[in-house]
Amino acid sequence: MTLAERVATAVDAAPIIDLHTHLFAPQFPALNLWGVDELLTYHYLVAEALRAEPKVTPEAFFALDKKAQADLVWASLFVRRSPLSEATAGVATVLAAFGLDPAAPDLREARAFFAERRVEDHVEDVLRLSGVSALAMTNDPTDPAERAIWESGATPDPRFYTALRLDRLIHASDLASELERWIARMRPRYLAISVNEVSAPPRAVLDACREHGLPFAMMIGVRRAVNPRLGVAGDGVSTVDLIPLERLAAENPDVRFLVTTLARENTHPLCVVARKFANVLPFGCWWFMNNPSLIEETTMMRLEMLGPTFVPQHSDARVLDQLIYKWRHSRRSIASALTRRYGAMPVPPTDAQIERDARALLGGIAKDWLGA
Ligand code: RAT
Ligand code: ZN
Repeated sequence: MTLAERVATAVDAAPIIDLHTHLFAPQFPALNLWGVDELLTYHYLVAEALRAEPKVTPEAFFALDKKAQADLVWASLFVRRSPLSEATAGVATVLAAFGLDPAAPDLREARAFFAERRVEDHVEDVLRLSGVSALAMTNDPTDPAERAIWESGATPDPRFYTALRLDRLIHASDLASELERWIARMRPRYLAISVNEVSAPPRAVLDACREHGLPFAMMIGVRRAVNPRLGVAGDGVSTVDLIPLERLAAENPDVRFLVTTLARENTHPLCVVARKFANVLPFGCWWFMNNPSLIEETTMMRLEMLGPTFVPQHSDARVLDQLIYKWRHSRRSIASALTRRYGAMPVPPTDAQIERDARALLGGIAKDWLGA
């Protein structure tokens, strides 16, 4: 076997802990999204379809029901054009993985396939096909639908870790007690927030992290609603000053920070911050960075600057089936970056070394940080 084949084999076999998704355990039935109509109405594809069809206004698109939206996206991005973008290529990968035709003229066959699946079997099959052993949800108790499920006493499948999202909860008037309440109820693996600029979080957040030994995840560089007509598809990006992150890490050496940045230009400064502060863990290629070429470039950079002490990827999946493509595609990019770095070593690595590194990068480091 060539070095590239040995690395690909190890990366494919390594169990994944997916540090950030928007998926829900089957115990949250109304929130657990799967199937072809959900895949095609993913907001990444909505943005692409509305760009390709300028005559369809966002208002007209969102007035359609989900099936009609999915039909429109299919016709626009898969029938009249080739699925060359990463989000469209991903749908093609998923359909092919289930033996469905990614070049079908319509969605009839795919809809019939998903209609016959039992959700319990589907969850098992998707986790197996994607090689994911555990994944973190995004849990927001300010969302009325989610809150109602928690209050009804549901406990999620243990492979679905909870992560308490603070984007909205952070504005609670009694934040400290809201945090205590939801940490007790959800038992999260970490607290998380997405931000435009970095600033110190409220004291109550850092206190809760210290008290419960939980990492604080910061997802940095999103500019919400730059085109509000597109709904969740309307967010943008900006490059961000990371000096406040250095300060935060320096002033709170007893808090661990999971950090991902949205702008490509922030990848390098984040590596430098992480070299200075062992309590900062760069993770994933977030959203607009979740493209094969950028994952390979980012993983190379992180390997060169940090060695195997980071988490190369998370899926950000919103639809269960997306785990299959997000991880198949990411594994290829990660394997390719690793192969290039091994190729720079004067003595080729053994299979045991490759396996050790692949297991650490795909799941081991996340597991240590989440105390799993
Ligand atoms: O990648 C996405 O789906 C985005 O819409 C966001 O959810 C982002 O990942 C986030 O967690 O805020
Ligand atoms: Zn996300």
